[in-house]
Amino acid sequence: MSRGAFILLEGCDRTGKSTQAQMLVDRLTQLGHRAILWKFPDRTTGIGHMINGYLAKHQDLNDQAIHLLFSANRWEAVEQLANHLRSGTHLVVDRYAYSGVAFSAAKGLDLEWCKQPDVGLLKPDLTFFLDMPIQASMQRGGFGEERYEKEELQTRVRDLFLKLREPDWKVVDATETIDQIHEKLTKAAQETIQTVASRELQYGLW
Ligand code: NYM
Ligand code: MG
Repeated sequence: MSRGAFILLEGCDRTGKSTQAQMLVDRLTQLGHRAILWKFPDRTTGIGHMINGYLAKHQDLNDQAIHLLFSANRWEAVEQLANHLRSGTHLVVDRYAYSGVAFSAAKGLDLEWCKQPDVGLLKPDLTFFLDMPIQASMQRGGFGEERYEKEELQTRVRDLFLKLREPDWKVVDATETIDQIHEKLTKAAQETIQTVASRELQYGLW
């Protein structure tokens, strides 16, 4: 049986990741695949509730502690993710460990320290980085309500994403129209689905 593909969307806040992730799941489903959306942070778990409290500014935590909670929120999902992929279901994942490192390092934590807790996680098969100037994303609705949604921090986050970028990432111009971006993502996702079908799951982030 062919395994599912792990497709990741990364980027700063308000770059359209969630919209595109949902559209990609819907499209793959229409095309006859089994595909599900997975969002990090997953705010529905016990750890996720703590993360949500922190992001909504209801609770303060030091930078190291919240960093480890974000990572734990991925580790608590890893068996479920692997089971979906093994059973042939594609995962469209909205943020992952790259967000984890970029946001924490943007606050001043050491980059190498930030990478350590996610070492050994499942590796994405395809990563899209939705990129646009921070000034443009700041003008999109809903910005500024949660922690981290500030221009200066987002600018540092973007620089860190670019530093973390792996050679096989697909950098997507997030200022293009929703449909243009969707077509690009769909095409690349279909190619990856084919190439990974008979491959073993990839552990060993980074
Ligand atoms: N975020 C997300 C982190 O700081 N570390 C992480 O590991 C992850 C997955 O949470 N501003 C930050 C980035 C976002 C915030 O994410 C909430 P979203 O996708 O807006 O719900
Ligand atoms: Mg957000």
